[in-house]
Amino acid sequence: MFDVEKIRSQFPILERKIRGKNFIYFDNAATTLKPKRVIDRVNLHYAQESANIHRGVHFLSEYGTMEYEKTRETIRSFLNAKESREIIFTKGTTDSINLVANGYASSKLKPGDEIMISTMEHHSNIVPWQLAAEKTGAKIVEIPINNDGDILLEEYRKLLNEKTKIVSIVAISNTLGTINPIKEMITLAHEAGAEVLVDGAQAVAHQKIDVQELNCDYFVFSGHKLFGPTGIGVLFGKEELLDSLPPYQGGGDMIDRVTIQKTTYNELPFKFEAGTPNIAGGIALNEAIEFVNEIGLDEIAQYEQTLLDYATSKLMDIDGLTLIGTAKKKASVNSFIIDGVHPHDLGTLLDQQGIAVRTGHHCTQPLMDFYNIPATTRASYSIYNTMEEIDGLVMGIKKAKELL
Ligand code: C6P
Repeated sequence: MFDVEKIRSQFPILERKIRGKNFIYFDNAATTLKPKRVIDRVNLHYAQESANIHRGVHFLSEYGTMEYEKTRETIRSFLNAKESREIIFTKGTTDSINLVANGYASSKLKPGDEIMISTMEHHSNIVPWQLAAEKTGAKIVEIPINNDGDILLEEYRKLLNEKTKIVSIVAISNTLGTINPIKEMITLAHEAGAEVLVDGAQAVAHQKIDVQELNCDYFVFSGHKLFGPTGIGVLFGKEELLDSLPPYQGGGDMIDRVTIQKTTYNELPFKFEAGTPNIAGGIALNEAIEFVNEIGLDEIAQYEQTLLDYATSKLMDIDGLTLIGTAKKKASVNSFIIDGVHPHDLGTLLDQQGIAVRTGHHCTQPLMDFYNIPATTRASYSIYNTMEEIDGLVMGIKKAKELL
């Protein structure tokens, strides 16, 4: 039974006031709030367990290694990957995509090859591929969308060809909330001989992911959008593909044997994990995933859908408001513009009422160009949000409109 009050009570930050008002947090697509058990786990590590991992024989080093590796196994199970060595710890989604794009640039792409990304990608899933294209002479090909923010599947099918080497596609758009048909897109890409990276930054906290069922080649996400700490993220890759990529960064932990002239590399996953990692973040990510597992992703998705439906109908009643992103399948994001109101001014006035939303291009400038707008206001909902808070947002918008 989904109990929003019980969930709220686990987030200490929800008790605080912002500018003297009850805090209403609708910036969950930027980062989620952290439950107390995650915060406590970070504290416990630094207070009682501080040590480096993978390199000590002393008690705390071995204990830290065990806890960190426990998270890797939890992630394996969370994504239903075959092997825990297919789970690489990174700094986050951006770092994970750069790792793969860099590997493709140095070992897999040649002039004339094609990299496919969609109009709705986050800059993190555009710029690393542009850098790879510049280095290799490969070309970026855009998968088009329609006005609702749905991928044009038939166009996508036509664009795929023997030159397509990789399709890098967002599972859920951070700006539009569109839930993309990634399974179908992966099957089509594989039929054309291309590999697929799924940007799961917005997906992991909202829908069950099974990388074997999806048959994706890579899947990436950030811990901080899943109620976990910042600075820790994940790259899942099929073992044979990760094996075929060169190391991303050089340093400690990723080596087998080093001489002054030559190095042989460690096995997976350590080959891609140079240097001391975010140990506390990695350990605490386990708490975050257990927190999500205990609530259940199906219950989460169902509750968020209720929030989204309620918010969408309330927002559509506001005069002059246009929703940006009206795809048939949507996650809990409402982006909108209002006639005569600049999103930045609206965001500032909402902030004065204790309501946090994001305004701007949301790191999706090509998408803003597509809609021919400079920015939107974005409200993104999570498990601790309530209908009353949505009423508060709607009232806040109406009040702001009167002032502007
Ligand atoms: N989107 C947002 O407010 P990092 O910064 O590496 O944790 O995640 C980057 C990223 C990649 N892909 C998608 C779909 C994303 O939504 C994000 C982060 C935040 O929408 C911050 S810009």
